[in-house]
Amino acid sequence: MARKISKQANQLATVHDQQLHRGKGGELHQFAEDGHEVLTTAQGGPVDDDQNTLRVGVRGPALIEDFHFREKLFHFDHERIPERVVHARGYGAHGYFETYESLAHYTKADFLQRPGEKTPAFVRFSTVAGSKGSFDLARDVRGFAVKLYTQEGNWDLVGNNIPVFFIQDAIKFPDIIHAVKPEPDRGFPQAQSAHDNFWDFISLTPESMHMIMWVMSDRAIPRSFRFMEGFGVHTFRFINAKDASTFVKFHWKPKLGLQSVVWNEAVKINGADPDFHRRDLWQAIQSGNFPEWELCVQLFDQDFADSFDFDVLDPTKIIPEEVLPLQPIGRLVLDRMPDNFFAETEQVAFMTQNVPPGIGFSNDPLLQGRNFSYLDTQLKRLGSANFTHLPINAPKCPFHHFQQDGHMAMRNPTGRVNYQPNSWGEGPRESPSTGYRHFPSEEQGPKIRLRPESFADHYSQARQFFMSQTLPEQRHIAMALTFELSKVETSVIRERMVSHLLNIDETLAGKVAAGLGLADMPKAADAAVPPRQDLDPSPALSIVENGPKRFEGRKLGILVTDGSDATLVQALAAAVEREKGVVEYVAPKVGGVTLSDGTTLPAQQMIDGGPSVLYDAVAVLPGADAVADLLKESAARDFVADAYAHCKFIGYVSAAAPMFEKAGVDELDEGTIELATAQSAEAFVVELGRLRIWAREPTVKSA
Ligand code: HDE
Repeated sequence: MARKISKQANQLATVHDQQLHRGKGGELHQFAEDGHEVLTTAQGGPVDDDQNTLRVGVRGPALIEDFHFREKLFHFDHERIPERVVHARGYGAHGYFETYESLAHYTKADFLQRPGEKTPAFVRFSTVAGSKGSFDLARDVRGFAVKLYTQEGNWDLVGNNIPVFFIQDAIKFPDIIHAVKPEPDRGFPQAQSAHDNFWDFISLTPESMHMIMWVMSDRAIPRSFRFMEGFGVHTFRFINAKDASTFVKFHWKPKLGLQSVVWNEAVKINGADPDFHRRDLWQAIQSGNFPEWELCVQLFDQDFADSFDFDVLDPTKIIPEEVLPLQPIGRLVLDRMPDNFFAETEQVAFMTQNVPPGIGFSNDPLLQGRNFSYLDTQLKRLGSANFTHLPINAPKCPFHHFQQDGHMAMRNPTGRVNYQPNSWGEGPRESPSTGYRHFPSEEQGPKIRLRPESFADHYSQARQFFMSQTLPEQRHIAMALTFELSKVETSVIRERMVSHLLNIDETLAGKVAAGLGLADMPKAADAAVPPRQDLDPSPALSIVENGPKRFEGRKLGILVTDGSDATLVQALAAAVEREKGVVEYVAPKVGGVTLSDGTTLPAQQMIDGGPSVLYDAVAVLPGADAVADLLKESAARDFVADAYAHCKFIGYVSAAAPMFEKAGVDELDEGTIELATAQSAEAFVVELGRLRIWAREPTVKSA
């Protein structure tokens, strides 16, 4: 008997040995029975059962002794950190910035000295008002925050996709944000500005009118982060080695041109794919189509500032590109997604006060206020003054300081010296020659709370923006204002807004008043300074004027069924690929279809899951025998009806013609193109570069 037991013990020992392995450092690697590494607690203890809590008897109570269960739940309970008070929903990517030419004449910033130099970058795009879990296509400003890990410390250009802001002084920031967020008594609406509190504040804040024109335009519903501009908004300073300063405004220009969606499309995208912008960036980068922007600057001196129509310190004003042209100084390429969303995108801490030597601040009161807020907010969000120890926030250049200890300190200095001056001859020292020197501007004046007179014109650039839009874009602004104000329950707020619009453009005010069914036209709001009518339109402000002209980076949705013409499908896909576009197949079943030549074509979406709002253009290429079934599918009808209503190009085979009738389309136009041959498919793809047939819009939407 005794011999038998010891034999079993030996066998067990052998199995046990096979599951253990000592590494070079003597560390013990443990493997589970199936060869995977053994699951451990956070303390490193191996776990035997991760499916059942420790309990008394088979159906008895759980035991507090179960340290694995308690540690697991404890950690889970603490997984969330406070979301950002604004810009909570965001998506980030890594990449690099490449300098074009030396800018030594203007700035001593080290990363702008050598042509071709690459600086690592992390970028986070965001919406402003919604919570972390809100949808991507809210009508909202988009954050465009860039962190460049330069050799002289991090430079954060924490910008937006709109070059102006709602308010002129940071002291009003809590008010505008409270007003746009869900109303405090009822906790809604989420991620929407269409409610009383927002429009109440706006209608009482005339300085917001220029920004309102932008957020009511299609800029606030971009098709993709890849197709939007970014702006530093404020006037900054470049400072060169001789301590001479040049004012600078920063602009990011997308290589693929500008593009937005229409409002009805945005509403439907939010239902069909709330992660539309995230998925778009993820898919582009994962497939090697790296998005790219050019960094451009507007450079000017004090004389220009003094002679310009508006105060360059006022963040509700732009300097039109036509007045002061942009100079490209480098490019930003995003080529890698984070390995872990939380560690990088969630924990990244952008701060306007992160500037390298050679880049400085102006007295813009919004920028000055931001320079306090961003450091403060990181402590709240990340919970420790050691947030710079997180890899995403740590500089990528050598750094040396005497900061120590605190919650979760990861980098703990060794040695005796943690102060200076010291007698030990150790430790870093400040350097008057290479250290950051603030621009020594001469400031004087009484200590006062006052809004400068030079900030008083609230309407002229709002008008200029509106006048710079193409007709469809102007129509969209009128429709957006009408929609938003239609959700405002208090009629005096609606009227107050129309009275502001009268100072911007009478026709616009008239359209909105008519759309709201306003009984009487109010009189124009009192203006601190009479609105100017003489500012030249700026074509650079139009999205339509600055579109891509080709289909690159865009997506064609092709509706296929069994029996679809193989030659045509293949020709169309090849033509899109040549244009560097992407094709997605939408079919009755995601398993795919059998084409006319007997080949199987897998689909990416079933019709219910792939509505046309997810695509920039569509082609409807069913086999003749499948059309009768499609006519019974409401999702197939919506596919065509929405593509048509959203003014998209629609390619179709003749067999699909009855689908237009079913979709309520009684007039085919230049955007509905019959496809029969490979040549017609190629011609269709060239047309797609126009993206939309705006001439159709008045037939599908009254404004
Ligand atoms: Fe921000 N803003 N902001 N903001 N902002 C924040 O910082 C603030 C403003 C912008 O992806 C917060 O880390 C004040 C203008 C972006 O992580 C907070 C004022 C512009 C992001 C903050 C402004 C921006 C933020 C919240 C008025 C465009 C997201 C979380 C003076 C130029 C960055 C955080 C990211 C985030 C304060 C106005 C852009 C609270 C006080 C103007 C892109 O610090």
